[in-house]
Amino acid sequence: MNSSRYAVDGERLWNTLAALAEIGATPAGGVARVALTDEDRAGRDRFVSWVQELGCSVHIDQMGNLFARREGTDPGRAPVVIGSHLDSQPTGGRYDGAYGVMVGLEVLRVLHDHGIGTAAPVEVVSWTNEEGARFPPAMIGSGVYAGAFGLDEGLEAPGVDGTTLGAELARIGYAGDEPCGAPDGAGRRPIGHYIEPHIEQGPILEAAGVTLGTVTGVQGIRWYDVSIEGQSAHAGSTPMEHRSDAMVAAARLVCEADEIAARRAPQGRATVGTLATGTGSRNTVAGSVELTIDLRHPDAAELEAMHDELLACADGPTFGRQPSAASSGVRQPSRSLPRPQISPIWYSPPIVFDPAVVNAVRDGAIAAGFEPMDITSGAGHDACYVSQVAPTGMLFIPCADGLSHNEAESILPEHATAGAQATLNAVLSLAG
Ligand code: HGY
Ligand code: MN
Ligand code: MN
Repeated sequence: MNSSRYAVDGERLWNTLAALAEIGATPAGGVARVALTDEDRAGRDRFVSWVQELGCSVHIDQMGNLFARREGTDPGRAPVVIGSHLDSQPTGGRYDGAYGVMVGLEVLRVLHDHGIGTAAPVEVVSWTNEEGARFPPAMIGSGVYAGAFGLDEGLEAPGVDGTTLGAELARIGYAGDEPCGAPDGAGRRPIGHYIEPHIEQGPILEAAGVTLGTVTGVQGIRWYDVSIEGQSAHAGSTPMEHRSDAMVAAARLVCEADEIAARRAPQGRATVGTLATGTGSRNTVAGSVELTIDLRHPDAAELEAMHDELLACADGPTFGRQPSAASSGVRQPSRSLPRPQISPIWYSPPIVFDPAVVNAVRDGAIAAGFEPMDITSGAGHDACYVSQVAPTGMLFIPCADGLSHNEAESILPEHATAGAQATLNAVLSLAG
């Protein structure tokens, strides 16, 4: 039972999530609001119209990070900020990112409905390009805000579609003029405390039958771009031992990356999410292949070891050598495979969140009538970068089968309400 003085309106939150999910809705029930597309603009516009109904001021910084602000009674206090992201994966779910921003909106609505005066201002932020699917790396909007990337680096980030982040930001009308993230902090909007409500995107809470997760930290992430240059050749007339087959080399690397993670079960993770060949013909030996690798582990040293093993496998003398005849039982022609060129493009270290915010989230969940469970996030979030410049925490709710980055992503209304109530409670305690 919620013991706090104010209650969120779960039905209003659920209807708002449904209304937002209409923007970029896909036939399979998910959303496609890829960063800085027209659908992302429409989602941003919808959010702006909702917060303006509440009298909030709207602030857009040079990376397009979008802040809605409700003034506090003590103008000298830095705001308590609730946030996440409105952009989605190309075949995304309705709740990844959207849930956190809509919980922030619900908190603003409760404060507005009851005329609650908080000492600290309360803000809700939607960060630009959290997903990194169109403009790698991920979380670049909060990354520039936190000083992890320079502003020019962020604005010049090349899209997978040949655009640049800055050009698309201007095209959709969200190239703000507020300074974003001067490394010395001078040009950064202040954040007193940051809370990011989010779906877990994994199976742990649901399997434990727990409604709310107090997120204590985030695992480390490493991203790589890989290119493999072999030689295209005729599929019929080229003997196997005469080939330099980029696709076989790619297949070998994919299996090796999978092995590197499997050796560190259950925490090690490896994903090859994209693979493309330059030749693209069923009867031509692949001359070139481009692929990406995503490695994760909560322990920095283990993630470093995974990194070393990945680079070593491609450089090692045995890359591409066929299993010995003894093991396969068949005489293998002597063959060599083209060596992958592996380029590390991004590293997000393991994160430990601020104890004061973690405790406020935990206490907010308890005041909402739940027994929260501590959990480490498997997915990266904007909170990773924000935690480098402001006291930060996260709150998780379960999602069905732990499924996310999938159009079938789903949550229960009662879980959505529970997360919003816990967030409201935490915000009221932090904002005074
Ligand atoms: O990749 C991630 O972990 C995040 O969902 N962008
Ligand atoms: Mn997310
Ligand atoms: Mn995501």
